Amino acid sequence: MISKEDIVAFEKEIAEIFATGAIRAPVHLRGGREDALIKIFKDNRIDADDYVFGFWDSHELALLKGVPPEAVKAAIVRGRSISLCFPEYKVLCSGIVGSLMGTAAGVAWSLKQQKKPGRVYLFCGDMSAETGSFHEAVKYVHHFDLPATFIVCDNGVSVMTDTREVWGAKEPWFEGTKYEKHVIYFKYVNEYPHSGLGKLIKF
Ligand SMILES: Cc1ncc(C[n+]2csc(CCOP(=O)(O)OP(=O)(O)O)c2C)c(N)n1
Repeated sequence: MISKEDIVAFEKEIAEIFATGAIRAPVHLRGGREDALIKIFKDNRIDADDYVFGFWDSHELALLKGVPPEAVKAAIVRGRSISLCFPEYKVLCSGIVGSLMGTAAGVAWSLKQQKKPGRVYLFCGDMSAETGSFHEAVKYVHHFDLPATFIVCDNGVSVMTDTREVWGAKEPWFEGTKYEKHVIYFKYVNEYPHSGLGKLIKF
């Protein structure tokens, strides 16, 4: 599995390339959650049979799932950072908030019906976890006992808006509910701005 140091160096290199204007598409860099992500991949033994769903900030997920760094980098430079998809590695991502929860539940349903090995892991942010589609997917997975786990990476904000303030709740909706067992939750502080580098990049 790729090391923390290599993930950090990868994001740094992408930041440097982005700063040159060579990437003509949005890039969402992340730093500060490498240990948590590595632990989740290790603890759950996420491997080739498993599906990883992610969103606009999925560089680390693709690397941890075993996509070669050169392939991830090439996709990012081609402008695919916010929707990295490597079907052959079962890594599927989308730049649309709330878009993949139903797909993830559907893949989990299919794995169960076809008695195939593997499990679905969907990684998202704290605001994404407050969407109706996230709630529906967790509810569906719970009641049909489907092989899916939802990982909520809580950086406290949705772009620059305080997620807890928006919902008037101090904790995520699933905390203390029967659905909690389907969710892995951790907090982190992102070392990068939500998107880009926090300054105008001219192409
Ligand atoms: C349907 C839709 N609306 C708005 C956006 C713009 N957008 C991209 S990321 C994001 C914030 C999501 O917050 P969160 O789920 O907490 O993610 P994180 O902070 O971890 O990036 C928003 C509003 C989008 N990508 N899709």
